[in-house]
Amino acid sequence: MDLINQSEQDKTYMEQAIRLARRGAGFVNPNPQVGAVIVKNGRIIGQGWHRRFGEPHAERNALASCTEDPAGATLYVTLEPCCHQGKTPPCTEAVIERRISRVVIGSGDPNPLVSGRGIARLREAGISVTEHCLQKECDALNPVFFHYIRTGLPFVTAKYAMTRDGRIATAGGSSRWITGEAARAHVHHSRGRNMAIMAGLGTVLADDPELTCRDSQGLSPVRIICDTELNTPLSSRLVQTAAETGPSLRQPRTVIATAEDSPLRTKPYEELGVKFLTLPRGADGHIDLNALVQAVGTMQIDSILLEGGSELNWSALNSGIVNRVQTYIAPKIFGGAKAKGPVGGAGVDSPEHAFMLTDSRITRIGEDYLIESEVELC
Ligand code: AOF
Ligand code: ZN
Repeated sequence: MDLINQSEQDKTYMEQAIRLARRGAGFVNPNPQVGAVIVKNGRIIGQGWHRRFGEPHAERNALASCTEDPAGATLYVTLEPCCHQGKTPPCTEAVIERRISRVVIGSGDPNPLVSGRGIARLREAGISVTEHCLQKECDALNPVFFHYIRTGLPFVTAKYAMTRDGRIATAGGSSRWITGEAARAHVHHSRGRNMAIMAGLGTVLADDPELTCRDSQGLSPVRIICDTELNTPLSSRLVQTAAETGPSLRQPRTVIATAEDSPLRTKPYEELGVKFLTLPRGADGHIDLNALVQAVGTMQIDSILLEGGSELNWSALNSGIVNRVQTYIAPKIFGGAKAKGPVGGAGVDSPEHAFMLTDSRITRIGEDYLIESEVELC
């Protein structure tokens, strides 16, 4: 078979591995989405994906599903196989034992425990390795994992819904609803893809939200409230539902990030199941958001959907913790000089100091539009 045909075939099987990898979305964090396909004599004889955090990796699931001996077969895998003993034994050893003769890989694994060593181990065992097959598409499966494994910090997505004239509420403060049913369902879907949702005290006081995920795809996120002085009402839904348990519910359910450290004040919340992150104050007097993301990273939380409030959105952007912005835009105009925009605070002093957004994608959802962009690093 000539090389061009071979690489076209490689792409076709890798596309299938990518489709399989996506099935893990919302269940595997803080680990990556990974898919694998095993091909022998031009036929798929096994396939698998990483299904849930802590469970076997994609490669082992694919090997276990083989309908015939995989000796001499080609393994297509979206991420470099691991070569370390983690919660599961190294995949490279399973690939070698089952006498796979060729491995085609999409993304390299930036995990310092792997990072090229998986590929080296396979080659050392005499396996032919092809790298970078549909790498862009494979990389797109795991922006969150790549960010988290490199920095130890959660990937933060700031999400807001606004009118065509840039208002997130009317002048009187009412915001239900800005976008339509379909866009709101999309938000629930996004929540299930993130390990945590974060909102400010203002949102808790205004809406008493439950910040749950109606979408059954994905585990319910941890809910983080930024509340410097600890004024979240004990009667709020986020506090009252903090002790809930269930197979799709993450623990802890509710975390309050605060500068208040008096046990006398925190105890009544803790008795209801709330966990605390006690943090220093930043220059603006509110909790230090850089300290917050570091603490959240050490809780093995790889992603936060920030459902702001305009002050918190500003603080988050200004502290440099936001990686992505998701803007839902409704075909409505509210007007009103006092009606809030999505990002408050002091704002930048000149257009040259604007936060710049790149790689924008636009999707129509019902009557609304969603624009997603990455925040350019300063
Ligand atoms: C996964 N699923 O399909 C692959 C992964 O603690 P462990 O044993 O689950 O190992 C996690 C690491 O293994 C992960 O950070 C990544 O580097 C590597 N590959 N992980 O969860 C998979 N192939
Ligand atoms: Zn592995």
